[in-house]
Amino acid sequence: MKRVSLTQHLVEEQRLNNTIPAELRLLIEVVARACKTISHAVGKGALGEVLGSAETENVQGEVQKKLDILSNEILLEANEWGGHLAAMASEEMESIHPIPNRYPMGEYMLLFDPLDGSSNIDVNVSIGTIFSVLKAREGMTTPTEQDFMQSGSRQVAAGYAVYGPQTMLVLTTGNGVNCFTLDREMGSWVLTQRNMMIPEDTQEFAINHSNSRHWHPPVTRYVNEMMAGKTGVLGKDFNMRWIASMVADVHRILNRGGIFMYPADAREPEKPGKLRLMYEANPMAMIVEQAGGAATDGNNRMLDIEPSKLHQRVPVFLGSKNEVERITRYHQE
Ligand code: AHM
Ligand code: MG
Repeated sequence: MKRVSLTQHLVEEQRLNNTIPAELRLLIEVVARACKTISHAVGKGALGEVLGSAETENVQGEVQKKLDILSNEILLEANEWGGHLAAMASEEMESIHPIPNRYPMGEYMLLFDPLDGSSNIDVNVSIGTIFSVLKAREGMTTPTEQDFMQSGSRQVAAGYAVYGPQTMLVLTTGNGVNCFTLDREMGSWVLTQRNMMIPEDTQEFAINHSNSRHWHPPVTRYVNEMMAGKTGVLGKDFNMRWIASMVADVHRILNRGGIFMYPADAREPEKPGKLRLMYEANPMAMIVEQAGGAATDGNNRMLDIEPSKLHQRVPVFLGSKNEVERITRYHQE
């Protein structure tokens, strides 16, 4: 089999479709390199003394793990000096991180969740990095949080790395979804799946069922229908999976279909759901749509939502198209 590296893929993609100018290619390669470093740290675990809590809290009031902080630093350092970025933002930082004055400023803005699935870090279950790339508005000199307030449909690239039995990078630049596997011996990303497509129908769903007593009626109705299986109105049996790492759940869905849900519920109305729009829901929504799936917040297409805050939360329904359309319809009925 002829091996296609990430760089070769990006260069060829630019030649064919003109979607990856040199600066964007540099950005993607730098992020991919940072993910390699994170993968290495994750793989060392206790041997690298990276497990456990850092005993600090992030802006969302969540206790940070040592690996959350380390991964954030790795991404910041890797992306500062290349001249491709104007600013960065992260789940682990309260405010945006403009590129320091000593470096040239580029036209892209990078958002990331450096290590998603924090509750799985210390138990050797798959975790990942999620990232989203926006373009700075023309003439921007000093980036502010306001410059990041763009809908997901304006992302020019999105991706995630999953640190599992294999380390993989899943990437879209708006022209389909491709997957690269890290060759650990060679230290290179090799294209292993082209044009990933999510089946439109599915018999698998992912939701944290322990929250069911707080759910709103459309979610309760939908999950009950799936649980009723063959004897219910849907007329088929469903299987349930919940890894508690969005990257790993989405990766399964990209490969064999399914619906992933993290709904808003009755608990904290001002904080709808758990996941964050800008660096979790939007990049995943772009990937899922590019693979033929759908993503909504229950009512609206995820990528059409106009953000108002960097760390805003959003209900998430994504995956196989027909099921996402069904739960969205239930919200509207
Ligand atoms: P994190 O960014 O703090 O890791 O939280 C996001 C994660 C998702 O990866 C996952 O889908 C969800 O939280 C799991 O939530 P729960 O703990 O309710 O199962
Ligand atoms: Mg996260």
